[in-house]
Amino acid sequence: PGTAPGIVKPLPDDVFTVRGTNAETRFEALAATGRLTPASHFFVRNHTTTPRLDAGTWRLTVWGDGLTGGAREFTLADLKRLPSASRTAFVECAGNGRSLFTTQQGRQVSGTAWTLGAVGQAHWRGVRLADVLSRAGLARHAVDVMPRGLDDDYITADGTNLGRVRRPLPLAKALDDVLLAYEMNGEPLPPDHGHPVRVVVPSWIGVSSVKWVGDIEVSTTPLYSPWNTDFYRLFGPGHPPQGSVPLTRQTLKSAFELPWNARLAAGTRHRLTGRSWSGGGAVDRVEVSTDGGGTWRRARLHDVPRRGSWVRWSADWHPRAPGPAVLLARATDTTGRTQPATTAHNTQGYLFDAVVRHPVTVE
Ligand code: MTE
Ligand code: MO
Repeated sequence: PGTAPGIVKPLPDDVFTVRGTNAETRFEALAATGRLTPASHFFVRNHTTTPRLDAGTWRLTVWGDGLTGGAREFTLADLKRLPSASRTAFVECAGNGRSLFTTQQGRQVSGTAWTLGAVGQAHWRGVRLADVLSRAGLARHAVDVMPRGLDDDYITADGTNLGRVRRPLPLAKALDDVLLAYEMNGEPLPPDHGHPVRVVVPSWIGVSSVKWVGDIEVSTTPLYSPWNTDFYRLFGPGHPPQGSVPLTRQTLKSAFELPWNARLAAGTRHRLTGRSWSGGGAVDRVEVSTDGGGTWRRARLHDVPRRGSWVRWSADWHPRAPGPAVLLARATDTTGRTQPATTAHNTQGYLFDAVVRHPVTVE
């Protein structure tokens, strides 16, 4: 099995592709999993290394001028005494699909060269961030909250220390559907996914879902960190010099549960399976093309469309003649958006949403 510096769990070669300090899930490996991605198959995106934290001594500190009183500390037992809340949600890196800017659109971008496997979906259980903030004494004029991880300081390739991973959230989102999760798929969070407690921000870019959270600043003025100023904005021609507004929601994507350049037998009926997801609405329509985009037909959906969740789908294909072919899947969500043919360029390669041309060989 492969290993990545600072990732604790095993990374079998048939499940993961190691990319630096990160592990990408092979989409074909998801075919053996259901609606929920087991921790054994869930991608890992680490700026530094997975810390080993002791749930017994762990504390969450909530602090800042956005509280009516002083800082408040919570133990894990304190959180577990609050009403529990749970939801199924995918977590996806904003850069998922980044390598397709290059392979499909011919443009160079910086960052981890993910294909489509920097996404996973789990059932998260914990407490509502809203409940913790109200227990901590939220001031009327608070506007932003900024969770921060307990992993090491992040040092960039050029040696700059950016401090601990932290990313502000507007209060409106923090009070809406954000969880402080202590369970993933009914088990305590595994070390790589934030043990003992992580933030889960449904539908939003993965970096908002801060792992190993140790403190949360609550502020009456807007908060900034490199993770909403230097990164996670759209940069490049067509965008302001300081970048777009900070990215929030994920975009729309589809992927086949097939290896790249899968080999399929001619003269046999194949059930093509895949998944589509969106940070906008629920995905309620998926179309598949097996002739490079010439003709399209509806795929069967195997999950009820739900916001913040992916939908599994299938379509049958009976290829007759051997040779190369290109498969495409195109999702539409309940906001009415459909995946476009190309994604507007941005230099850091975020939010790729174009229909992916998946090569296969019929033999
Ligand atoms: N939180 C901390 N503390 N440190 C990190 O490096 N990576 C973020 C986010 N939370 C990160 C973090 C990014 S960029 C993503 S995409 C998700 O965690 C990945 O979550 P996962 O590793 O559980 O899949
Ligand atoms: Mo990410």
